[in-house]
Amino acid sequence: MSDAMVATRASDERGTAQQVDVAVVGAGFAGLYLLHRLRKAGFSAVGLEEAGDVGGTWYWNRYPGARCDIQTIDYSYTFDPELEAAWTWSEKYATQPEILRYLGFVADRYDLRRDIRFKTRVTEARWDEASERWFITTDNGAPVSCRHYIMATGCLSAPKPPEIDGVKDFKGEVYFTGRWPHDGVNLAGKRVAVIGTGSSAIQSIPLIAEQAAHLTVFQRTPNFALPAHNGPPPSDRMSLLQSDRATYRAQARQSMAGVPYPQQTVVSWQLSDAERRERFERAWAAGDLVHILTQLWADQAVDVDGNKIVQDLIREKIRAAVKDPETAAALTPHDHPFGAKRPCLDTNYYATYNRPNVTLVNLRQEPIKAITASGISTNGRSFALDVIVFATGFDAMTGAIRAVHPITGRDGKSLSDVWAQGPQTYLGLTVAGFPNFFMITGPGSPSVLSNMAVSIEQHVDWVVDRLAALRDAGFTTIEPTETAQAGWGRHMADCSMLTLHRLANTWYTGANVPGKVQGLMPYTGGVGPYRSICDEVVSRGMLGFRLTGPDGAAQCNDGEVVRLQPDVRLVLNLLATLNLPPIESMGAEGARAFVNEFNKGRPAGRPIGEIVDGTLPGADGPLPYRVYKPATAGPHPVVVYFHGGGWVLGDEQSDEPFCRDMVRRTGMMFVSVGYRHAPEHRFPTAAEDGYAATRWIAEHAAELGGRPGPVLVAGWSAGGNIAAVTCQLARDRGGPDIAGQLLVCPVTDCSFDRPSYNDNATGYFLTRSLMYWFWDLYCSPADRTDPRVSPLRGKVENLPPAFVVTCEFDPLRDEGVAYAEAMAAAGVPVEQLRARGHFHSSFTMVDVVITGVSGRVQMAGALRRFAGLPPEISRGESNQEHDSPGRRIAAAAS
Ligand code: N01
Repeated sequence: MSDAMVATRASDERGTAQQVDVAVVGAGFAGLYLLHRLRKAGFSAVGLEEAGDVGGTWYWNRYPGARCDIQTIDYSYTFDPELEAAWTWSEKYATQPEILRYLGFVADRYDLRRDIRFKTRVTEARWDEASERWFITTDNGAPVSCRHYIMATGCLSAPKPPEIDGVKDFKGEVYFTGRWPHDGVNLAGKRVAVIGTGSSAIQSIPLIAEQAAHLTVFQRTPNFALPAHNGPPPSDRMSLLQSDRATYRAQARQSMAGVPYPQQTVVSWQLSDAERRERFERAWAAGDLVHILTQLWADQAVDVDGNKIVQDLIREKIRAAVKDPETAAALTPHDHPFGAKRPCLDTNYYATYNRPNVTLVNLRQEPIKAITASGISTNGRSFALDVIVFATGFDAMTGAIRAVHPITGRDGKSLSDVWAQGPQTYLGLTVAGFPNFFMITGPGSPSVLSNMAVSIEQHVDWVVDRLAALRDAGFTTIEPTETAQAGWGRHMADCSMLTLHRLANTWYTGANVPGKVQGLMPYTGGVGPYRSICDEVVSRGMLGFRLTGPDGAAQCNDGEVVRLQPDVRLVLNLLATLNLPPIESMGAEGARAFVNEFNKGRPAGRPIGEIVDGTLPGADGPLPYRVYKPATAGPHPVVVYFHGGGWVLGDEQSDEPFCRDMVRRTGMMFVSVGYRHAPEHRFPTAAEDGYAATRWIAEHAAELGGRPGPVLVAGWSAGGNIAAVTCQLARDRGGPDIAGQLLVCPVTDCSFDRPSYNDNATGYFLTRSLMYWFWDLYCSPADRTDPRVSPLRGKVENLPPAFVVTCEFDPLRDEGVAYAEAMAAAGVPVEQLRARGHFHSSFTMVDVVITGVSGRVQMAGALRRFAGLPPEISRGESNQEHDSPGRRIAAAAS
């Protein structure tokens, strides 16, 4: 189109278009609250809604049994205490009609319908650069010209089309749960098929079975379902809410899932079987998804072993509920961790299969061949039917957004093209190249992994507050930068490693829609952390956004909002709130007492084969050691380990979680050495103790239960320094033979002027000033260039192969890299792991920094290679019971 034509078209549109500040698409939970907030903030707004009334998902999903499955007291607006007081829910899980009534009540109370154009579908949206406005065309009435365009279209509002051949040939009735007729459907006496066993099916199947002459359920993948135990709102939750509503709501906003439950700290293996069963039975009886997904044990959602325990307990329940063992087996999920696919809440779901008029067809064994005029045929049977119900789900998260096509942003780019390889967003709220465009609970936000009511309010508040601030500052456009968006993508990917969602093929990942690009779409870092990130973007001057206004006014504070790994961020934030005095201010004794106390509150680590304490003869007297042995039959290769603590703190037990974890991952024996500490024993005591201990351990490997022959050395921080020094001394003093060295964030040099010392001087637990203190206590300035404390200054030729780990946010990062590079330049085989987003303690905080797992997997692989073992630990070595889908998931997750 020529420029002149564009200009003519634009002016035509301006002439006929409805002019508003903001257009909002959708009149569900999000759209209604947006209209209310926008109006209060003084913006003119129009709501565009395809449906005939308000309600969003609750307008369309009218199938039998449709209810919410977050307790309704939590699944409500909280922005107005008077609204909360004015409405009382009748049930723990309200039905679809009641929720729809509630949304109608809200629309009336705030007089919202007057700004909504119903039965109006948005067909196209186009950014006009010259006027800095969006032009929106609809299938009903005037187009809209608006400064800001907000999609509040919901995450589950574009039903999947039937993907099975022959639907058009079927002579009976066809229904979709997501587009259920308003007048209901009479299923009495009919032969009904339900295709799908997701939440919609699991809610509707028991009620359909009660009406139909016969119900045949076509199941592709079984799901975990839990009894809802519906009834009145439970008194315990009600009294929590009523006793202090403001605190209850505030806690919900800061929680991980948007419902106020405490964070569990006890991990599964710290509990006995009886304790785990007791917790599980309590959760089962509670009939609450958030409870059972978060309250059993801390590792249930992040660790395959912790998760498998829950899976097995639920499988027992399914076997107990379903009489026919074959049907029970078919209904039992084995292909995904519990919670990785959206679990369901049910009322009599499993028991429904005991009814004589219900048949389950396992599509994994007999796939559907076609839908015919009279029913459904599988590759084994034909089912004559009167009604087919598709409960086959949605093109989730992106479907409703992409249904408006095209959404054309800057430079004529369409959102569909920009998202061709999957959704790219900043905060799940905005997209680079699409100024003044927002999504409520879009891909990249916690959305469907949270209580939607809480997430919607947070998004709406954030967006409307930003629009008001923008207006007040005189800016007219807001758009995220590519840097910020790419950074968010990385942070999303980092978060996805925290939970097990990535291990299931689900609508969370797009796997349910043929041809859809796959990747985890919701943000898995949690509601509270996400909220704090959105707030941080604002407090750091709209970090990652470009704002522009008249006369060339512009502001762009570019950057990535989260560069730390998500769990590292949480740990550092938590430490910051503790407001601890600097360790170096405590004195050596005080610091040791503090570290001991700190370590007491930390789980020691998973069980391993055996732990044996002993002493070895050092140069000036006995040195304690602790042996960590694998559970498998030895003898195993021996790793001599040196703990961290700046040559001042710690002991042979203080890195116990790390040692246990590495023993499990390597199948090797670790001997952790209690070398002597400064200031009582200054340089070179720690180095000489380390070397002497290594020599003794190598000579006594067999007595210790290890494999005779070359040993390996490993160490973290100052322990990494001792390990590195030991390798140099062993080379120069005629042994022992060392097959490899693992140096984790090692101290390698006495220089403090490398960039990492300044970049990470404070804020990452190990500070520059703490390092100064360690050096001062251990080593006089005159001695510091001695290779026994600064191995980088020594000869680095002919050393054992090395695996060197450095962390981005560690003062010691650059000296670790320098040592690795110096060794490599000298011909030593060196592998490096430069851990992005990690801090000095990331890899030793085993059960806290989950994102450290992949690094420890690499470390273990390196140690095994150095020892001449295959890099992967075999099943026999790790005591894994049997091959099963669960085990295969475990292998994928580790
Ligand atoms: O959809 P789903 P849903 N041939 O995608 C199967 C929310 N929700 O509408 O797993 C045969 O979960 C598919 O099989 P598979 C809630 O978040 C909430 O039930 O892909 N089968 C699956 O079994 C929920 O998670 C409530 O192998 C096919 C089913 O259809 C989300 O909405 C109530 C198929 C689809 O399950 C979606 O739930 C309802 C095919 N071609 C929904 N295609 C509340 O309680 C798909 N399937 C608040």
